[in-house]
Amino acid sequence: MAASAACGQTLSPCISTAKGSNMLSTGISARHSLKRFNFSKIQATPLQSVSVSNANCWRKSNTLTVYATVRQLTGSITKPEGLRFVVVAARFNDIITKPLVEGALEGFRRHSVREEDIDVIWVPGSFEIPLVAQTVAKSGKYHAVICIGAVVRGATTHYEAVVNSASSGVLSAGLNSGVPCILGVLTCDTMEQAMDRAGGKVGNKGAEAAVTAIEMASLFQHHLRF
Ligand code: INI
Repeated sequence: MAASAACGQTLSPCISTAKGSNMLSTGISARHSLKRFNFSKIQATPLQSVSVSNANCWRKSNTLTVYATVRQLTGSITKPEGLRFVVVAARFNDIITKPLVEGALEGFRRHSVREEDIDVIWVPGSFEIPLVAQTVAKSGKYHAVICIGAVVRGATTHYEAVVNSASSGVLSAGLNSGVPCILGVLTCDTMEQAMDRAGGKVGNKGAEAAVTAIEMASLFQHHLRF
């Protein structure tokens, strides 16, 4: 996920000037009303544009109509206090999964998650991830689970089986537990592609998974407790 891709960009025009009374029509009222949306770092200007300066921006388009009475909820990646995380990682292809886990830990560190709020659990392969993910998710100890693995097509004949089991299993773990379970399982045709995504030229998917986990944990902790 390229959550930070649009950071610092200006989305303009972002405030609709439509005539409905519940819609924002000036930059000044937009600034006032945006506070209600928890978009703490979104600033409206009198020119009716919105500058998005953090990694939480979720939409990049020419128009973003903001309705004054609609609450828009998003998780924060800047306030991880009180949130606990667990990484469930596969040892299979650990030349890939170790740097992914390191990327995840570095991602947590950069977003001020304390080391003592993170556990790492190793399992044999990606196929084993879902059961462990669901078990820890249901334990009530964690606000999000990151699942890390590397399935490489060239290395196995049961690639499809492992990929499908891992991805649908991680989804089920989240749905069954109500705790965000983040899919950080690489599915690649070659080891080279996997390495590119484990700290190589395409970045580190483990680090991206950590940021996703923080946002989802925050969303659930602060907005979705019904
Ligand atoms: N597990 C992986 O995580 N990645 C793979 O590429 C892989 N291959 O190639 O087979 C793999 N297989 C092991 C599998 O995840 C289980 O551990 C095994 O089937 C035992 O249940």
